[in-house]
Amino acid sequence: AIPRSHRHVCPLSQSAANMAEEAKKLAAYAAVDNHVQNNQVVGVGSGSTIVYAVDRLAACLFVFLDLLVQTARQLILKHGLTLSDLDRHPELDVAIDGADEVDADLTLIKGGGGCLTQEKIVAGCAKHFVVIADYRKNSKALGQQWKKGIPIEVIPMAYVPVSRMIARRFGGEANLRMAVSKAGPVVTDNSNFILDWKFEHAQNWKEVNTSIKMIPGVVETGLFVGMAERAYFGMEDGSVQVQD
Ligand code: ABF
Repeated sequence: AIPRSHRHVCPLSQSAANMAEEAKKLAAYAAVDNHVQNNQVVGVGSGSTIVYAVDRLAACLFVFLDLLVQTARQLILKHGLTLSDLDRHPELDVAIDGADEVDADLTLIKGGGGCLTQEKIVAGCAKHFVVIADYRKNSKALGQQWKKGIPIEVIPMAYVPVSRMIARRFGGEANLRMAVSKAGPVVTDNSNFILDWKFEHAQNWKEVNTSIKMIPGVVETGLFVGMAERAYFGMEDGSVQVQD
């Protein structure tokens, strides 16, 4: 159950942006309070929502953290928490992370920030994987909320053939993600490129994920199928919605 103290209502005068930030915080605090215990090894990912989870962890001063993603690493250090890695802690008690979209089956699109491979590794090493997000990420079916497509990390030399194969086999188009400056492609933490696959219709995501991963040159997909056991959504009215 969500602690009563997390059920406060946002003032009506708040802007939509502030409302979303408050919703992220509500979700993050609820996840930490309900899933993290003293001296556990906790994996965290990247994004803006996870910042609130790290804040909550720091306030409680009771966990060791284990993560790979650079932005989260800096946060951990800033908060004076113990930083570890998968060499020392290959099994995590819990992983907490944001998402770009969460459907009714807890299938996720992740990787809008480009960190999908490391985030999937961390989630896969955790006994429990919990998602935190604001109300805008809550979706009945993938693609209804997140319009940028499913990120797919690829070995740079393979991005053209992989893009063509995905379009031919599954429809839609898979475009190389460019840096905001347009100076060149986005390069991931693993020195790879990202294709954003704009699919045309709902599919069997488990099968699609497996099939795409079999294409030579694909490193990982931003489809997280059957990994999350619970999602916490901070809502516009100040409540927290839990989805199992
Ligand atoms: C990470 O951060 C990514 O997988 C996802 O793309 C993004 C979500 O960002 P935010 O928390 O800012 O919405 O979790």
